[in-house]
Amino acid sequence: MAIKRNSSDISVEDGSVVISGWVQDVRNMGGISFLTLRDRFGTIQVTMPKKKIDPELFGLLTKLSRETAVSVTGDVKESNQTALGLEVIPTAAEVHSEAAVPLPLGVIDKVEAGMDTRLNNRFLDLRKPEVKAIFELKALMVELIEEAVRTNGFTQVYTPKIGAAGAEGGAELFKVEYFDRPAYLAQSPQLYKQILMSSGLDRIFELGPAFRAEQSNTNRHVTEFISFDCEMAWIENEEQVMAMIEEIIDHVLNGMRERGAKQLEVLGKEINVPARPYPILTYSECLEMVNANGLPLKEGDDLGTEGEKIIGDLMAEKGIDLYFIAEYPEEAKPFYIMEKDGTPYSFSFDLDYRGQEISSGGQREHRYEVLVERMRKKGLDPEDFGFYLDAFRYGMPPHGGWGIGIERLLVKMLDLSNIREAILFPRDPSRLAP
Ligand code: AMO
Repeated sequence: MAIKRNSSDISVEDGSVVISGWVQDVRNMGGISFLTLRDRFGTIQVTMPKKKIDPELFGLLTKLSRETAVSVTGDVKESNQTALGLEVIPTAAEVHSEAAVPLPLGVIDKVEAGMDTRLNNRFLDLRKPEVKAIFELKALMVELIEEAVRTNGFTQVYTPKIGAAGAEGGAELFKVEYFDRPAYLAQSPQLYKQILMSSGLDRIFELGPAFRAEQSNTNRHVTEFISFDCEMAWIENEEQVMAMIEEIIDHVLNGMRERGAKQLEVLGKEINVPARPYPILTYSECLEMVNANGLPLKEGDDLGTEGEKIIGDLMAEKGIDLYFIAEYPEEAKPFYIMEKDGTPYSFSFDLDYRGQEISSGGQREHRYEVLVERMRKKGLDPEDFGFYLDAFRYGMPPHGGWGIGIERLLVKMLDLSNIREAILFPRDPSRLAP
């Protein structure tokens, strides 16, 4: 007897096999019954002509509830009635765990369940091939990101997720009790990745969780996401940073298209790989574009969701999916971003993907005195950042980098409607379990 791990490997030459999976469906048609068994690779039909099957086994298999976990032993036969061209005639079965009735979420129901029902029953939701495919593609995306950064000489690092100070604004910090004093969950590895630039680890990357105490219930904000951060030293300008991010994204998009073809087919999606270089718009140009399209933003304003969308639509008209928005007003950017001397602007950029920001980055201020001045200007007390500032006092190279929310990248790549679709167990202001 050949033991097969999955239905896609099975062939008629195998003779007797064991197939394991979930009962997707049982159909009783009088003299013959059919059981559709599903595993991670697809479905296979178990065909049961009543007269040819042991009555006890027939009784067992035809009464199984949907989604029961079972192993069926049987003979593989050719069949022109099934998609695989094969069917299994059972000789024995083992029921591992019977599924309770009714199911809280149908796996093959045509009716689309609400997001809350899906997330509350994520284990069942994931049994749908089109949901599972998203997470297989997410894993592939991470693999491709890692390939691209390693090829470019980046070293993987891990920085603390519990700390004393935040970098991206105090209001969004989650406070935790750290023995007898307060601490915060990391919003971003920003301070640590910059400290490392003075260490000789010239190019580093991190893929890790970032926490934001944002009370926003939108389809693109969550309170915990995976941030893909890079930082590189000895740069001459922010264009070098943009060129690097572009190279990485290009590798990821190409790889997803080639190596994720099977999952993309399950999802009915195609990935467009945009031509390089990606256009660089300036913030000022974007302001003009949104003003001309009826959104009255003023110099210094955040482009916001609406502004980003207008620009995304205008770029789409030109067939452009990915583009940088650079030179934001220094006022709109955090203290660590370098000002463009003598102007109200800064060496910062966002990378937008079809009307949505997926990354922020830029050249950092590496000159100690100027950095301290910038902190003060932003109302921050340099004393609170001693551990960070120390790294700037003993030889800090010019450097820059970025952070990408990987779920936002995936959402745009696969044209999903909600960031929660790209997170197994999302966290938002109203969801803390499962
Ligand atoms: P920023 O705060 O713009 O920059 O965040 C970088 C990227 O992280 C993602 N992101 C989010 N994704 C889901 N839910 C959220 N609530 C959320 N907030 C942010 C976005 C965003 O573009 N330290 C800088 C990066 C740098 O300069 O290196 C930073 O964190 O995709």
